[in-house]
Amino acid sequence: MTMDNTDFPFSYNQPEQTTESLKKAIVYKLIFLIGRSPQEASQRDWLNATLYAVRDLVTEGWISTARQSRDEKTRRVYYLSMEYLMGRTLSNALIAEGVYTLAKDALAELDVDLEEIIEKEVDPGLGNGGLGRLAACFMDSIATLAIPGMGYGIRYEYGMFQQAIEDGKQVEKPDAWLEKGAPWEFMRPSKRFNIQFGGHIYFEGKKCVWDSSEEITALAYDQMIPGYDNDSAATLRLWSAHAGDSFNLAEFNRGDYFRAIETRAASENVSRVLYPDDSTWAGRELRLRQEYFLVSASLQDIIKRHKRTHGTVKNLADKVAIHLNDTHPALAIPELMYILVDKEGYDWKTAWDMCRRIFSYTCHTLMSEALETWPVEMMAKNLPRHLQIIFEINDYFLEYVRTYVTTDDDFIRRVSLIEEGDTRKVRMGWLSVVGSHKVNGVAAIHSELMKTSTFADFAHIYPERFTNVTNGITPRRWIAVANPDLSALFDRYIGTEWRRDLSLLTELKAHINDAEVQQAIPAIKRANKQRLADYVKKELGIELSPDALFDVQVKRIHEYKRQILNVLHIVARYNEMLENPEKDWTPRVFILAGKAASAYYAAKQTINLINDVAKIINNDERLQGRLKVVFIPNYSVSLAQIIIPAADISEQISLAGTEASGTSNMKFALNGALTLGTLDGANVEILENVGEDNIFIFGHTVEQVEELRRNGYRPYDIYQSNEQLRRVIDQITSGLFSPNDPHRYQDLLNGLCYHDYYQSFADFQSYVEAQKRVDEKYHDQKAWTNSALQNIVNMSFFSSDRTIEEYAQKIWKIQPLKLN
Ligand code: 26V
Repeated sequence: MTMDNTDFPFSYNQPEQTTESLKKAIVYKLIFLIGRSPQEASQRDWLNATLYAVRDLVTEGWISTARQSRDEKTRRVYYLSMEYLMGRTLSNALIAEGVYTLAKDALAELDVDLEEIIEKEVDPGLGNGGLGRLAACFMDSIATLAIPGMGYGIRYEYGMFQQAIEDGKQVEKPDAWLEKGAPWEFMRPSKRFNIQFGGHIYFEGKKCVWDSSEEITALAYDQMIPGYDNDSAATLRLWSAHAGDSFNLAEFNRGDYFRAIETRAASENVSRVLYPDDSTWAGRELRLRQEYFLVSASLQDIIKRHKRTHGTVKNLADKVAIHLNDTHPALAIPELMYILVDKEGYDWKTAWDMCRRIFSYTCHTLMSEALETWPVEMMAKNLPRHLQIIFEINDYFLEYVRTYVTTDDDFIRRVSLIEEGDTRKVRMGWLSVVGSHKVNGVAAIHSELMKTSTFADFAHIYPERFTNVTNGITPRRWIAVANPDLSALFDRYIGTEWRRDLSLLTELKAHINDAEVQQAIPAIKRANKQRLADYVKKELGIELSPDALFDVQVKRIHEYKRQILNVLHIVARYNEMLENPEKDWTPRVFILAGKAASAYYAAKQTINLINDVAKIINNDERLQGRLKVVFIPNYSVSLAQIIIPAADISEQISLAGTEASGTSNMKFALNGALTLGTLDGANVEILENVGEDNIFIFGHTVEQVEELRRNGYRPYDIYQSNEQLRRVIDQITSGLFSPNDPHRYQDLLNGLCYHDYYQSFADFQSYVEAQKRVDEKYHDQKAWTNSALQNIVNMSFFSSDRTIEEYAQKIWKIQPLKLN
């Protein structure tokens, strides 16, 4: 890496690293940055010293990439997301920089174990689940492909709550992740913007003026996202709220010192905590303020950067693409109108045309409960000018619809950005579609369903606007970091470039029948299972055999994801095993993990039931250890890295039509697990890629689900006619698994027997049969290994590099940088 410092009288080029130089760098950081001697240093001190040393290796490339993109005046993309689940930094950065072994050796000479300190790093939970982790995979691919662009988000002081299990129940604990220090970030004291709230608007002639009543400062913290082996890095800029510098002067002057300090603290609430509820939509004012905080800070920054490079905003739409990760940052649309019209003096039509060339939007869910709408009144109170702009956008849009599409009042009412009713609401999904030039779903089936359900009217108005970009995952974190043994196997057969180009996996196809590969695949899996078993033993005291089949479902707990269907089958299997104890049962371990939103009663009940069932089964000696159930607390990115490579079966059992894509399904398959899944989300595309002999598909299709709903679905009839299911339900009802509180699951069971909105009963029989097919296949270890291999070698399509290339070409119109 060379840094071109032609206009500066000093040039700094990092020398090639050796064990010795890295050792020196780490000790230097320890002493001079952390202030500890090697003799006194704790594991955390060593970790931080190593992080600082490795951060230095990334920095030059980061600065020079930013500079190159500025010099070349390239078109750039800005990714706006309320959530990022980046995972731990150290091992990923060591691999990206190609110094993992060097660092391991350097630390060993200092008597420090690299793997041990890696485990000490905090895993920032700045997201809920799939959407946040996808944003992290995207940043990794943006960095690796050298796409000129940047991510913007919020630096929440408290991330996703820590989940503890007490007496079988979920307990939430605050996640004060910053308390341990955040050595990877760069604070940017000079990058600060005022964020306005409240007040009123008035007109000066034609010009609208927003006289706000509150100001908060947004302060930038930058994180480098290292590209894989390309001497380049992308930026993730997270905003933190700080009390404004001047707003409390009046109070100070009045001598009201304490009040002034109090209001300072309150205004910083805006970046205090991540909303940990990804299921239901509650119109909470703080959340609205968070969304605006992200949007306003990011847009001010984007405009400032653009002006610095181009000296004008006239060419903004030629040079800038802004992507909305779901509707959460949709206020960016009226915010850009506010900037262009009120600040820059553009006329409405010009500004609106620019907006629509700039924005694009990804929809991540079809659940109507998760679609954001904001009460007009709340928006009027906090963002009066933006509300007014939204009304204007609506008038403009509805005029277009009336002129070119239809005058049907019902249609107009449906597509209006304002939902009428007792409380009028702004529909953020509609705003996002109207303000973007492209709207995409996250898997083929989901993108189709968007056009026929949620956004059907809009697909009629703007058919060319809707498209699909199937999700992907980064092979760096999900193979290179999480599965070093499998990585080594790949390296031996196809070289190391698969980390950058996952299509090279197809070259492994020629070696599938090599004796060494045939033997290595189960051996690697077994070692990964042992690693997980060790973790479970250490954390939960439960003994697991790596010879058992590991059947895994890890994801947020949601009714639509149907963890309950998994439990029903576990109990049915328990019954069968007790009835036929002499049968040659494949030993099974059922592993579940995931967090429930704190107010989501049914999800919390599900966790309780899993733990109650586990307790009875794990202690039933008649099973001779051939059935185990484990709920692993506090699921996170770092736990996923241990759990996923250890799975034989990947449970992807959502009701068809409900899981937009899923991304863990891809991680599992790439790590050689076989999917047991419904025809939902990206499972459909996984089936297409791996072939039907290498996946276990069960359950109703979207069409069958809809037909059942139309014809009046009666779960109680299934309960009555299916003896096996009836027995399971009756056992739970009788308190078999909760003897001290026999009625504990009454509500859950009533919900299933009389409503079962997600049709678990309807798919039960099919699921049980699919599980039988799993047993049979596992008996034939050779066939199993072959299927595992077919999964691995056919996963190229699911690299997030492919996904980001598609976004760059189809949506953002952005070329990668040709790195100097
Ligand atoms: C909704 C809300 C509502 C307001 C409060 C905070 C909050 C946070 C998240 C959400 C929506 C979650 C949407 C989501 O995570 N969707 C998942 O996106 C994945 C990536 O595209 C996809 O693989 C999953 O199928 C989809 O459920």
